[in-house]
Amino acid sequence: MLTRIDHIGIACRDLDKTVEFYRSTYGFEVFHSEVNEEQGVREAMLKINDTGDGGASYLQLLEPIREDSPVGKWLEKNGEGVHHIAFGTADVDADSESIRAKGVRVLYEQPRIGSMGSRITFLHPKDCGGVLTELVTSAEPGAHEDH
Ligand code: MC0
Repeated sequence: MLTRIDHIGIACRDLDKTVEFYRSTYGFEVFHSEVNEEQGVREAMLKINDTGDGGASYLQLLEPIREDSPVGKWLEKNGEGVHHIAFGTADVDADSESIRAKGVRVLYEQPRIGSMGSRITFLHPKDCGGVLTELVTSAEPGAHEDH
């Protein structure tokens, strides 16, 4: 069951500059940052609020580390802006299977590793009204504590 907005992914060309915009304009601080080589991004997670199911909601700022990565290709075509939305679930495996059974393309056979040790998969934007949609199961509390 999808229980929250886990994050909104925002594509940017300059991560440090974008972090500074969100800090100086809204007062949001970086909760966590990392490079995800597989996904081809350098990212910063800004925590907006905790949620009742033990998870949280974030803004995820994404700078491509390769031009041919999904975010790099998307930036080239669309410029900076909202890249994807992500729903939180306690069971990404079960939810991706039930969504796949409804005819929506799930991009990964098995969930991969996302931000802060989470397990993630994506739904094809062409099957979701033009919205790239991610499903996320957070790591167990305490499994990732480098912030
Ligand atoms: C591409 N398309 C999008 C889109 N990206 N539509 C809406 N939102 C997006 N973000 C559209 C293109 O405009 C194009 O439409 C069509 O999909 C094919 O896109 P393409 O770039 O030409 O080619 P593909 O097929 O190679 O790539 C699209 C696909 C890819 C969605 C499969 O971007 C992908 O695998 N995305 C999932 C992984 C990802 O995005 N990772 C970065 C975030 P037209 O009409 O021109 O045909 S990593 C992340 O978020 C992690 C770290 C985390 O949360 O923890």
